[in-house]
Amino acid sequence: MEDRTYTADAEPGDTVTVAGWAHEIRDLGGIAFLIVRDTSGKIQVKLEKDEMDEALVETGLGVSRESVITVSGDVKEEPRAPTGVEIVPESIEVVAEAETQLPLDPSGKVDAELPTRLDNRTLDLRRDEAKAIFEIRAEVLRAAREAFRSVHATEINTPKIVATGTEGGTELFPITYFGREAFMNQSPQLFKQLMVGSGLERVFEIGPIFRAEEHNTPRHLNEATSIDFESAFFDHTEAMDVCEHVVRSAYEAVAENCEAQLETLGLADEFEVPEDEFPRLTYEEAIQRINATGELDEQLVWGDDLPTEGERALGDDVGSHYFITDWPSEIKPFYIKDHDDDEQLSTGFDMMHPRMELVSGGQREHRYDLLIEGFEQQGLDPDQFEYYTKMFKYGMPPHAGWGLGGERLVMTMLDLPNIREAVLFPRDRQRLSP
Ligand code: ATP
Ligand code: AMO
Repeated sequence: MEDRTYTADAEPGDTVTVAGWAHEIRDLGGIAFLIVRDTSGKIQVKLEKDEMDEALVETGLGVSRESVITVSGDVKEEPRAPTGVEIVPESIEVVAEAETQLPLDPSGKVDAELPTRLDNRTLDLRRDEAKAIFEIRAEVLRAAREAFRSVHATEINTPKIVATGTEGGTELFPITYFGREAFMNQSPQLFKQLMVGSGLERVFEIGPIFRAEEHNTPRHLNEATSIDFESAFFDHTEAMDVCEHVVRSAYEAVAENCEAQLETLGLADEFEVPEDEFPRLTYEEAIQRINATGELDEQLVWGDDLPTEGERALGDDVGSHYFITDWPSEIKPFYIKDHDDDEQLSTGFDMMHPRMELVSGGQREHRYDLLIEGFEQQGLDPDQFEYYTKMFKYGMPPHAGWGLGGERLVMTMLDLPNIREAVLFPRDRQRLSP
């Protein structure tokens, strides 16, 4: 359709062919309006019953809502039209007719429940609000790539079918791989680490992770998009600096390039780019502050994981993105390095939005013997990870990195009530198709 004009580009005086969907038909008696919608916006097509060719008016009036149509004609200035212009049609062609019973109303006049919307994403994304979320998501990923580029990280793609898990044994999806047991990967963790010892040194990946989370919550998915970073010769503080840079860059890009989408979502006035440095609290400070809020029934003690209500109480208290550093070694994974002067204390960190955790990361254990010890302490058989551990015998530099949940970033940025709003086709306990 090379001679197609986007509705937003139709200027008075032009003769155009627009292609799109019949958004609405308003029949006022002597005059009727057909609103055509395409990805750029909408335009009014005027149908004057007594003035225009009868067959043309009949075609225009007979179009069912959401049918695909093309309209050719002259563009005229018309102050009463929603966009100030309208098309006086020469021809209207119905390209693909839509059934009159639609599973949801793309004009948004009738609200649909989330499951109905997810079952009918094609129609759902004809709505400006749903479309805006995914345009912003694309901008977030574009900006993240750009931010990684600015720190000279190379984009990599690692396998999603793997022989071993890394992020705890219970959350793996098993699959059959030519008669052998295999799993869907929970994290590119081990592969990205292998690449810091390669000639690439600093890498990032944006790709799917698979977690057999048992619980159905508004912030967990069984297939999520992980934004991962790893760099040779970085410690955990330098990794945190890059994390902050990537997250801030994503906010800046959305503020700069997605004004219309923010407007559509009603966020134009309240959207804020985090200006200040993200505060860095130690785990010890974090549990003290949570305890001081009095929000928990039981006081937290050293070694406890932070419960969701605790995270929320602390988030309210801090009121911005922040890091929690210096976690107890025992509650961080085997690949996280301990502090040199205190082996109870890890270099692991989390980056939090006031509503939830967005990132985990840390400096990694790069010394072969200590790495093997870590596997054993966590009850993992190092022999199964030989493909990984053996590279630590051939010159593995000190390194650090992190993983950021892409959907959680979008969800918190846009204050979406449910993480499923930020994925086209979410996978959860109930949902395997579409
Ligand atoms: P006109 O002579 O300007 O075409 P009209 O008053 O004879 O208009 P009606 O059929 O009575 O036409 O119009 C119904 C309603 O539609 C009126 O409220 C009118 O203001 C509005 N209207 C008419 N033409 C347009 C247009 N091109 N765009 C938007 N609204 C219009
Ligand atoms: P972690 O397991 O904390 O760390 O995951 C990192 C981030 O990924 C997101 N995330 C999820 N988002 C939605 N649904 C899920 N089920 C889900 N699971 C995780 C979260 C979380 O903060 N290998 C480490 C990272 C590292 O150290 O580099 C890891 O995977 O936003």
